[in-house]
Amino acid sequence: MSTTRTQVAIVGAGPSGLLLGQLLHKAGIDAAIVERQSGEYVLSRIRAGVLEQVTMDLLDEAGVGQRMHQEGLVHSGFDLLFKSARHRIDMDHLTGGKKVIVYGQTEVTRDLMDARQAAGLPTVYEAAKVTVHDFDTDRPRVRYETTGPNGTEQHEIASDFIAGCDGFHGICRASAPRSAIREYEKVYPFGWLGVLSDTPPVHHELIYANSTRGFALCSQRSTVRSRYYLQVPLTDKVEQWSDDAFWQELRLRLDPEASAHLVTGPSIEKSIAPLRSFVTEPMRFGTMFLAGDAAHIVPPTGAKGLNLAATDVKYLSEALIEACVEKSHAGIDHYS
Ligand code: RFL
Repeated sequence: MSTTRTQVAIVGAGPSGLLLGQLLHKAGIDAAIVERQSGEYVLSRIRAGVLEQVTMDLLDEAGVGQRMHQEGLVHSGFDLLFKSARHRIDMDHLTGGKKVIVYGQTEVTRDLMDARQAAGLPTVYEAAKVTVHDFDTDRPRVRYETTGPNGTEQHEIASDFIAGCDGFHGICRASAPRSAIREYEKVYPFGWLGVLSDTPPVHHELIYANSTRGFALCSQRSTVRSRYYLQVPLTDKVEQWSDDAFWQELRLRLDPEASAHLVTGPSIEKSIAPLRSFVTEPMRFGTMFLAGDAAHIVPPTGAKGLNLAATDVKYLSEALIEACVEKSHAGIDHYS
């Protein structure tokens, strides 16, 4: 078994893990990331697209905000639609100047990956059988396997801290003792059918639509790529929804003006996500910390998940920097 040593071993190279790695690197702290999927697979996941101010600020602080500012679409409000009338919520005015930016999670991930590669920082992709050990001590370890020319190779990372950034289905939360963890969950009785299409968005900002036929959301990724969602029964299968059926149903849930302006085209991605809210506490188990979807998930309807993950990373990075540099545990003691 090969053993390496680092200050923070990060499990998961999604946005939480990569952003944490970048912020720690900026502070001169050594971190290694272990990810079970390939980099291409991570980049192929179509997910969040609306970044709130906290996420924008953090990406700037991490030194990876340049492309986001060049290519992202700044929105200062959104529309709520009910009873066929649209009502604009002027976020900019109501919050004293805060905005959101439409910039895909894939792009955020790519920017963070590029920055990590440019700095020569280690990320192990396609790591198998990742396990966490001894996080009840001050010498926690992460073990994993890779496949090399001579077959399976075993590795161990010895660290001061483990950051569990491995998403809802990860192993970090699952490795915490059951008696030390409390979980709160609500599973919603409907699904969220999403379509991505290379068509111009129906409106320059987002429309959240309440309709007697079910909820709908008109979102976007760019001026030429749209993301639309429909609330559907959990029993629906994605194969049941042809592109035509999707567009027809979406039109019926919008107001006449939006319905008339809707530009349709072939879907480039179509999926049904079950909707669930889940929170776990605490987010610390000895020297292991959870961040992002590993600790909590919200339905994508609110466009909040990535922004909550970024907020975790903000506090966790500050706490770990304080612990590693100033040898003060005040931040990590308050993180959870
Ligand atoms: P991720 O993105 O799930 O990344 C976790 C990473 O950990 C890896 N992993 C492991 N690695 C090593 N060993 C193991 N045993 C491992 N197990 C797992 C995984 O392969 C993965 O690479 O969690 P992270 O980094 O915390 O990021 C959270 C966000 O991805 C998530 O909150 C958002 O995507 C949620 N979300 C949205 N959030 C928004 O803020 N705005 C949106 O508009 C929005 N839309 C969405 C969404 C999520 C969706 N999903 C998941 C259904 C739309 C959708 C459709």
